[in-house]
Amino acid sequence: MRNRYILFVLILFALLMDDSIGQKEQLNVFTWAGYVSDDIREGFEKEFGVTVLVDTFASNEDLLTKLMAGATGYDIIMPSDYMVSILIKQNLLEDLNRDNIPNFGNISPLFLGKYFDPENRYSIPYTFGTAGIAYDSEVISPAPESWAVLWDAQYKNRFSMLDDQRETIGAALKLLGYSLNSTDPEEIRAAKEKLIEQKPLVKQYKSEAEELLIAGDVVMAHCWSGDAFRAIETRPTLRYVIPKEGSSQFIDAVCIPKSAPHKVLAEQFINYLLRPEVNAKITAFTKYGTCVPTAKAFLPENLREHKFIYPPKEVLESLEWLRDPGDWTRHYDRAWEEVKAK
Ligand code: N2P
Repeated sequence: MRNRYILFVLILFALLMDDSIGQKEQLNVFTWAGYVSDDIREGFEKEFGVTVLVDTFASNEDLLTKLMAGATGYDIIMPSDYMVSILIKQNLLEDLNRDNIPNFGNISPLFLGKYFDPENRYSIPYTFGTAGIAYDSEVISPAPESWAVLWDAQYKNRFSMLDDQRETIGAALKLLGYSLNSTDPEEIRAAKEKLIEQKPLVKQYKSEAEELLIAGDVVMAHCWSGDAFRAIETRPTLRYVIPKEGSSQFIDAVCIPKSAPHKVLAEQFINYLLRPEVNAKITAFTKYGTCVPTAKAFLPENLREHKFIYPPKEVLESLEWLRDPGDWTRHYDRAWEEVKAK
């Protein structure tokens, strides 16, 4: 009798642990490091009675490779602008059902109808920012003005570059006075040679530069604005500059892959992100700009109009969007492979 009782308890326990019974629905988010905070995740979990799992990628090309390789299971992904165009072309994105996203109306028109998804059928904006150079003002003085500082041999092994083919080739293209979106094979070749020349000086190619800057592993990093901004909170001697030759600006989007197992839940998550008070948490955490104007009321003063988020007009004018280079992608792919293989 006692044995039967134990057996009964064991079976009951096994049933409760079984995935299919009493399991909460799980939303799988695939995004950039430092992009979805615990309070955003937990707020959604509590309210919707689900689990949110966050996995990260280091570049748009990493995301694309995973999706092309048939990764299923992701409900939410956060590609940047030009990658949204590529994913649309590859037929990898789901049409968003706006009926499930009533907060779409909270988005500023400034961030809608962009070239990569003119009707926002597949994407809503998450954040925006720039790429530039973070540097320790106590070590690097005077303040750098040009991308050339990343080729200065005195900083050998003391700086990192983004592990991101379009951004890093882009920095070299800009240094040489070319467009980030060059389709001239000579220009791309010259940028590649520049990066090969630079490689012995580079401590690390890393997209999560914030960690290196905070740890003091580098005194300078090619990085994105929000990551620099976050690092500066811990290390106040750090500064961020957009070199005079110009740089990239981006909008990172929220999309649902065609293969998403929980499409409606994903739309509910998008709708949740677009609530002003939740959207403010995105900026408070990531230090990138908000696309929801009413979110500003929930932001501390210093984040409402900060120059890292809203660069002055003359800097803005020097920025370019990365675009899908179409067939030229393979030239960028090959150049990057060669740099990394050296
Ligand atoms: C955040 C990375 C920003 C993404 N850590 C740049 N598109």
